[in-house]
Amino acid sequence: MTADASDSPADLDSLAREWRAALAAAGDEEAVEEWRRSVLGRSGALTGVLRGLSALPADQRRATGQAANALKRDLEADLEARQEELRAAALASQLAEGAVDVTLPGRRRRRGGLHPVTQTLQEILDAFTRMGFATVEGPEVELDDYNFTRLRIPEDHPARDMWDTFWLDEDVDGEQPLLLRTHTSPMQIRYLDAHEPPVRIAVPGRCYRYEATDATHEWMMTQVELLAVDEGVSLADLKGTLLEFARQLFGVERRVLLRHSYFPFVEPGVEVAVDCFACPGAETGCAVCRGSGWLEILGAGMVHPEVLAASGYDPGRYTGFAAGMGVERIAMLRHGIEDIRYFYSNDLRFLRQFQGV
Ligand code: YSA
Repeated sequence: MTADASDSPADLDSLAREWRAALAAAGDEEAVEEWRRSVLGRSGALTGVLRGLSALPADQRRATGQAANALKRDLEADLEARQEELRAAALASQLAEGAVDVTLPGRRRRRGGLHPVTQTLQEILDAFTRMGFATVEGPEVELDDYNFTRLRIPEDHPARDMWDTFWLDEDVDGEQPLLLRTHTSPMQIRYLDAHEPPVRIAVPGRCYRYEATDATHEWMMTQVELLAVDEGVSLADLKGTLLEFARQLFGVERRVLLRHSYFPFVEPGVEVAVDCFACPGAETGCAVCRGSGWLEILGAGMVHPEVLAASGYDPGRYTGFAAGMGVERIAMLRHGIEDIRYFYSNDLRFLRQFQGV
């Protein structure tokens, strides 16, 4: 495609044929742009012809000039037409690609479902709502004070070992250590500090423990805290509430055990266990009950008078009960799931079994 001003109008005709063929062969936007640069661009072949006109003898200048200018106009029009052609072809192919074949069978959309732990949590909260407890939530990143100290577990107290803790590097005002709450009990303090009696709340939420996992222990789990404070609240109220809850969740047939336990923030302390579903009795090799025949689902007790007093309640006038239950354990018992680790291993074959339950 070389050309210069000494080309005669006849030479230009033959070059024009070459250029038009090249334009017609340019199959996409990029090739067309390349053609424009090489023919009509600042250093393009035809531009070179026009630039060199002044060097021609006067008798050739006029005819070559007219022919070259006319050719430039024509080629510009050809260029525009080719660009339009390519745009239309691209649009047509896009439309063809996106065309819907209405005769094809429809693709079934898979319905999602609530996670089994969420389903169980909702059932637990429904049961407590029916018994008059309001649902409130609290932070997962907690202060040492609320998670431990105000619950009568001071620094260096051996009871802290019951709750292996994820500590955070950040601190607040350079003083108070922050942690991932190990239980929902800190919400007892937050709520008591901010409210007057009577109190009747259920607090659902995630808790974290730095401990090895096994069939009944996860490093992240869900608890529901229960707190009732008023004049005249007794251990009988706690027992009645927990037994009613167990009846609603597990039915009247299921055996439920209430036994003594220890937590620094209650006096007395109890725990509740439900009979093992995974072995017929107390089988020594059972990973669910470890041969005890029972799976513990919650800790509870009468709120310690010192806990009440520290929040400004008169312990001579007010008493209360509290409980903290493991939602995953309750879901295991309800559905006969033998390993807690299934819940968060993201295996859809496991999770889909709970759709529509
Ligand atoms: C006790 C007295 C009260 O007045 C109020 C609450 C409590 C419970 C106390 N805050 C607590 O966390 N006790 S606990 O360590 O025994 O946990 C309570 C329940 O959470 C357990 O019974 C169990 O069901 C569940 N749980 C505990 N650690 C777990 C777990 N579930 C799964 N994985 C773990 N690692």
